[in-house]
Amino acid sequence: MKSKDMIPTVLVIAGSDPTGGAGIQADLKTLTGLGVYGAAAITCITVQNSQGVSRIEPLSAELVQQQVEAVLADHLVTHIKIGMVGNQEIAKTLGKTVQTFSGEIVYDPVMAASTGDDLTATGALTAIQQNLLPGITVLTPNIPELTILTGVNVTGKKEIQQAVKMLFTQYPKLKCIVAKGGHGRVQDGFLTDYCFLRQEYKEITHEKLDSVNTHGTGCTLASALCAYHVKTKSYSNSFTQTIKYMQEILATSAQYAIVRNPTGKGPMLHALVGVPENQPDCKR
Ligand code: PXL
Repeated sequence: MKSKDMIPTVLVIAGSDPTGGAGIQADLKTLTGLGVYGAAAITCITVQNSQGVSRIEPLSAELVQQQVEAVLADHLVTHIKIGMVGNQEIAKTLGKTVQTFSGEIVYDPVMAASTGDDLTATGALTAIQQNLLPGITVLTPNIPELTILTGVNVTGKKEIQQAVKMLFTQYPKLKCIVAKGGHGRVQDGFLTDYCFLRQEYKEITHEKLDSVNTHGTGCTLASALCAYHVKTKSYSNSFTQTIKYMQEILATSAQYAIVRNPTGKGPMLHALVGVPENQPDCKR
């Protein structure tokens, strides 16, 4: 089958969250909700709920690699989205894949769960920096992740710009960095997200919505960015649409009780937002 006659696939490589709010489950729900085909290679099984993460079981690097190769051999994978990597062996193996893949690779550098639990094994960070980041085209860090990745103590816009500049210099394949301002300064109830391209820059200031259902926002945002890029081929447009989507899904989900503990961070309700406005045009 010729590529032009095939549906594009986004291959997600990430960890499993049994509550379905974050990780691979959130990625697939987001892609599906936005009308894009999602495949999934699992890096680790986590045991968690809104009370915390009680266990992380990384799969063997070989098993991760076999899942990735099975999908790449069969589908027209135009975008890879990477989330929780798990350990240094997996990071090194994925490093080889990202070096040879010619499409877009969006990496959400997941370091911690929304409960604050650590999701990155000791030693993985160096392997991520040395093996994975050199192949990535799009990075979606939050402020603490920008600090960890660059060593710059990021507190505001000036340090965000400094950290982004360092990353663009260090990693020539990087085209786009979406710096999420969720952990940053809130002014009169508003916060700012940033999208840096090499020659272009955009920031969007929006209301910080009040909700307990914020589990999986990072995964959802990176997957939405991927889905919109499949459709628009523009990161600047995808960024704008993604922020709009996030505001809508956060506001919609805020109204519902999803987990038993009233103060536990519940997931978002992906099924209530999105819905594809256009059908893919490659029929058999
Ligand atoms: O949102 C970060 C994240 C990514 N991947 C998995 C997770 C989480 C947060 O809990 O569980 C598997």
